[in-house]
Amino acid sequence: MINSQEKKNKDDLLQNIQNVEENINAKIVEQMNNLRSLWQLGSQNNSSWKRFGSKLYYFSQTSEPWEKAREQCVAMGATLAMVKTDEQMAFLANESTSKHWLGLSDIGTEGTWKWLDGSIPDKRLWVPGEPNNEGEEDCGEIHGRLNDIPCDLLRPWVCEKSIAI
Ligand SMILES: [Ca+2]
Ligand SMILES: [Ca+2]
Repeated sequence: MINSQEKKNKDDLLQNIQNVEENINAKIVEQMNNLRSLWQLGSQNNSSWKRFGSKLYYFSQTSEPWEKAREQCVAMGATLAMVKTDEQMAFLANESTSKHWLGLSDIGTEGTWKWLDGSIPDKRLWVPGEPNNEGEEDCGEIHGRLNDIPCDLLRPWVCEKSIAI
């Protein structure tokens, strides 16, 4: 009688252990899947958007004329990048291994350069001697610092968007 009760207790205990093991295994699989999703999301973000300060920057892999590049940024819920500080300029110059379009033009009035938000670029941010409008240059690129070039040239571009908090 005692033996059979002991056996039943032992069987119940084994069953409990097995249930706990199965629960743990299920939780581990669930957490591994969560980690995999987070890692995939993280690597996607890292490959396309780079954070600097309160902004995210996207460096395109393809080249377009300025207007098309501007539209591409808008389509991503962003804008062609605007450089307001020396720190932003240093970051973008370092990250953009080739010349990239920025959200800068004098399309509205020849010689009056504006960022897409209507603000005037800091004079110190231009490459010395630029903007020179040599052969009608109305769009701005980053080439170490700011330079004006014809808007129909093909360039990769930089989009920016503010980090949503
Ligand atoms: Ca011009
Ligand atoms: Ca120029």
